[in-house]
Amino acid sequence: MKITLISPYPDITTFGLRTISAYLKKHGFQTQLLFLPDPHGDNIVFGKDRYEPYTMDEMVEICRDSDLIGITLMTNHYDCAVQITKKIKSALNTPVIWGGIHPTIRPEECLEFADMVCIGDGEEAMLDVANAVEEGRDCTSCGSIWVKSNGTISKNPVRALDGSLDDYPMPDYSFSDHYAMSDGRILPLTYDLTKKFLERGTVSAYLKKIGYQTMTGRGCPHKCTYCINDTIKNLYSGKGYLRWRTTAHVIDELMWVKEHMPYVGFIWISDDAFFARGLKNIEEFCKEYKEKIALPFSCLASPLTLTEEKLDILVDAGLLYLQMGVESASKRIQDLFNRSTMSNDRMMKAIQIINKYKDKMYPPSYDFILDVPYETDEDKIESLRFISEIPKPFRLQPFSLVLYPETKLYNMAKDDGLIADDKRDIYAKSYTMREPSYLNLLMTLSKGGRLPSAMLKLLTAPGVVDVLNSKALKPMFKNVYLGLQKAYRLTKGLGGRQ
Ligand code: B12
Ligand code: SF4
Repeated sequence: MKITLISPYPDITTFGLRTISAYLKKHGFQTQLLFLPDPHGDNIVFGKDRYEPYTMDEMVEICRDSDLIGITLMTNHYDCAVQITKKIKSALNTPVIWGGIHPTIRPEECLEFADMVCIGDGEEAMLDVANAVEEGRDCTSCGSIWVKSNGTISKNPVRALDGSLDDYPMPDYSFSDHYAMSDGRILPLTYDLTKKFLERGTVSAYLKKIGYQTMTGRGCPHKCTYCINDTIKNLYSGKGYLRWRTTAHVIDELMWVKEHMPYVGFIWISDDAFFARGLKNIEEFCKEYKEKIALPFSCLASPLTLTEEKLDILVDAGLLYLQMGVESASKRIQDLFNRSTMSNDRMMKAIQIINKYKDKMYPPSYDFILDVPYETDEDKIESLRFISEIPKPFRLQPFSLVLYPETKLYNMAKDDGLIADDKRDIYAKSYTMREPSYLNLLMTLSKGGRLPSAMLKLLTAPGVVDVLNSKALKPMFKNVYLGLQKAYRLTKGLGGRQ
């Protein structure tokens, strides 16, 4: 019994799919992994095929002897999954199952193409499906799985999250039966090609070291209205959603990485809420980490759970880079985002704590969300004035809001008639597609953290904004913005729309 697992994600980490692969192998199944990074990257093109025909032909050859094919997808990769599935269905008679965040929130839509979808966590569910396919049973009794047959859909409830994350082996980095698309061709994903892919990771490029991305837990205690986490938490009625792997389990994985991937120069911890671990737990983790791993690492923080005690221990253990969501400094938008507990005072306090470690860490990144439909210019100006108060050095990551389906904010905007076409306005929207305007231009100019605070204060002063952000000058700033964007993309060797 052979199972092929396919990922269209932009990098080749795909923690969830690799964990499923390792779990299936642990239970005696043969797996192969196929990474098909969306060739359009952030330049999403609406309703068009993403892959070249010859790439699809090569994919079919690799899948030919498979008994089951699984595909992972986020919302932006919907077109990729559709193209891959259509091609497989036209050439092979193999059942196809979709899993990941998009099938979890929109299972019915996904069943227009896939035979089955997995809702939520997939290790146990996929094992059940693999057993059923091997034994020639149908999958209608597999927990968390929805199956389409003869035009009807059987819907199984989601399994409870009552197991331990330590039950799952480390992600599958076996380098055998792994393939990846590179320049349109599907090649064996060797040790060296893996290295090349990891070099391209965003944080790897910033830190100029090759990062190994992992997750030490799943879930997040917060409930931001633009984020899918709240919806997923409700799927499980809130039970068991925030979970951690034990220190020993994480350290075992990282020791393997140190031994088998010696080029790895830092560990990129991608947990949504690493700082939500308790102080004692962080102390225990850092002690082991320092002793056995001793590589620099990065993680994400939230202003609510970051404390000086935690940060101090983490920096001592090698924390080199931190990313924190500020999102907006307008009280009105913080309320809209359900982040009113993360007030400006609270956020500035967290930023000041981080700034104390400026000599030991890379400049931190603060995320902001732009292009929010309910936001006024005054709200945007509040964020810019807040930025002018942030102590240097820092970087900004301004993201254009994508109203991912089934989030609270999506439902609100949909009810208010602000989303005309989900596929065009959401599936095909990238967070890099910021609206060209004077105020967004100031955000872009602030990205590197080098714009003098006094200058930003001046450019957001009432009289100045009234003129520069006036209707009459809007077309001019639109052109300046687009020109700068084009120049940036040319210098970076990137084509297409941003
Ligand atoms: C790491 C990460 C990334 C990595 C890439 C993924 C990777 N390297 O693995 C990077 C940084 C590249 C990335 C990029 C993006 N990401 Co991202 N990312 C994440 C993050 C933080 C963790 C993903 C992860 O590994 N989770 C842990 C594993 C265990 O969970 P999982 O992947 O969901 O897999 C489980 C189940 O879903 C299921 N499953 C998954 N696949 C399959 C397949 C089969 C066959 C089956 C049966 C089951 C199954 O089983 C798995 C194991 O239990 C999540 C947030 C989160 N907490 O999940 C966001 C998240 C997935 N990302 C998101 C988004 C929006 C993006 C971007 C599109 C935009 C952005 N702002 O970042 C970009 C993509 C840009 C592009 N050019 O395409 C959203 C997706 C929302 C949506 N509706 O699609 C999330 C949920 C963040 C959020 N809270 O909103 N991301
Ligand atoms: S803190 Fe981040 S991961 Fe957690 S709910 Fe908010 S946006 Fe989502």
